[in-house]
Amino acid sequence: MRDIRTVPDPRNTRVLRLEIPEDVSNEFVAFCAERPGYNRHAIPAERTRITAKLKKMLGAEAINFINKTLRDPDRGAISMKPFSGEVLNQAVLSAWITGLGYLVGTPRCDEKNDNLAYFDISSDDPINFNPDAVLPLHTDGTYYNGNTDWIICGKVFDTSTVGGESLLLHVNDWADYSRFSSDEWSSREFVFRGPSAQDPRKAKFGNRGDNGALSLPMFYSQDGKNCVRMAFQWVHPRNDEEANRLCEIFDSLLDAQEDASFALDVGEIYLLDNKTWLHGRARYGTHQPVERRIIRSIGAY
Ligand SMILES: O=C(O)CCC(=O)C(=O)O
Ligand SMILES: [Fe+2]
Repeated sequence: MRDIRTVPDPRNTRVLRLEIPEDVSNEFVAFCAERPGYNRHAIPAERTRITAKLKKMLGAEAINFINKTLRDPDRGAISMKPFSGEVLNQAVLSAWITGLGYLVGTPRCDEKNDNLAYFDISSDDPINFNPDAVLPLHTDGTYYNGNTDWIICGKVFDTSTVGGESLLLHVNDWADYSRFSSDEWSSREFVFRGPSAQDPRKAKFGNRGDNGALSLPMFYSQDGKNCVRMAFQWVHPRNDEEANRLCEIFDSLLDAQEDASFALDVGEIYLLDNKTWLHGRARYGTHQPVERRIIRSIGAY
């Protein structure tokens, strides 16, 4: 077993950083290079082999540490940068994230058996690229009828060095969380509804049986944790009062994002408890051109 050190992440004291030794990265890269011919992480038998390899390489101690940290109500977040420079490519990052997902639980696959979703941003795409828009702090899987306990995001490429930083916020660092989770509105249910299976975004991000509608509270506690279910696009007010309450929450989150910046390097990964952490992305502003890809896995413990 390798000596895998953990250190506090300088960008956020709640996040623990796993330092992956170079020989571990190189061995994994060599393992991936053995079978370059197909999209390996989307093949069930290969996923099992990838997971077994990563399990052996990381060792029981590091894997226990990851699982304990992820479920810790005050932590719940891990960062690591297993690949950089020449050895970084989408196949190795995809395989690593896939194995990691199985070491913490069960990743959710789409109808093509792919556990990853691909989020591309390009300043050449005039319809979808808005340099002034943030991706507001949210949780994933809000309209999925099941547990989305964790998310893993990894950055494959990114041409910009300023703007578009990742945003990460733990609920206990959100000043208004205690008010929103305890006033007379806190236990009210809201309607969460996502895009239909026919929506072109579903074809792109992956159809994971998550196209229903749910009525659930946004603030709750579970397993001793302060939890949140937060979406902007997917929560639908039924009347003016609900709309006002939602906008009050959204405004509070826009204020909170000032302290949530977590600039992610190319080749870097964050692994979050999706109920105690919100994530998003800062605006780009004038910093262009932008070509960026994030790959993401979500799943249950
Ligand atoms: O683009 C990003 O950095 C975040 C994307 C996102 O929210 C997600 O992967 O769920
Ligand atoms: Fe997200």
